Amino acid sequence: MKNCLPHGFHYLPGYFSRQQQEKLVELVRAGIKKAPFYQPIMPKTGQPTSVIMSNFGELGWVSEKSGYRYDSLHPKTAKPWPKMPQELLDLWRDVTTWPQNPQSCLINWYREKSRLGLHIDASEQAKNAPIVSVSLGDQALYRMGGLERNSPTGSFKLSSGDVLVLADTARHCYHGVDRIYGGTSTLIPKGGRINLTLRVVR
Ligand code: MD3
Ligand code: FE
Repeated sequence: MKNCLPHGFHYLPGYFSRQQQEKLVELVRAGIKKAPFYQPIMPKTGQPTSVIMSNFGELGWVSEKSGYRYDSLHPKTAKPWPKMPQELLDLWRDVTTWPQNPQSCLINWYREKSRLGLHIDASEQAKNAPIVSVSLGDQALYRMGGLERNSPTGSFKLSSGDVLVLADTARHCYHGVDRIYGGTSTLIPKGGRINLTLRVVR
């Protein structure tokens, strides 16, 4: 089967060294002390997601029974999100040419049984700004599709320290996480995979 990646899809394997990855996990640990992981609810089904989430930055992506939104406050503590770490702003400047900084870093924590169904990211007003993703911890089987739900898809593994840049067409394509390979990394003491997703919201 022909399997072209969309225009604007950039894969940077091993972007972060082990030492840099450890620093990022430390920043996440500090962040979740102030803004604990919570279990989002999917609005359509009312079911909790298998991925737990928190955010850095002035705006956080939240999902509750009432719908998805960007919010300056944590849905459980009603406090502002921890500020965006400089390390992530440095990453953004290194891998994009977008003039604005990201206002949001979604922190997704996957355990071995966690999945993320095929979807497009459409909650942002800044529809053409790139999205940057950082993988930490266990490997994941990542699925990339096209502009339509029924477009052909291809899968590949993401490993700790890998970075993805989704610009142009890729920004608007379906994607998801089919499985986590438990025990493939020693980075996160409790195990699993942490994904950081940097976004310009508006
Ligand atoms: C491709 N997260 O939070 S990150 C999400 O690994 C999300 O946690 C996945 O999809 C994760 O919305 C994938 C990589 C990613 C992020 C956004 C994309 C890939 C994308 C937007 C368009 C196309
Ligand atoms: Fe997404």
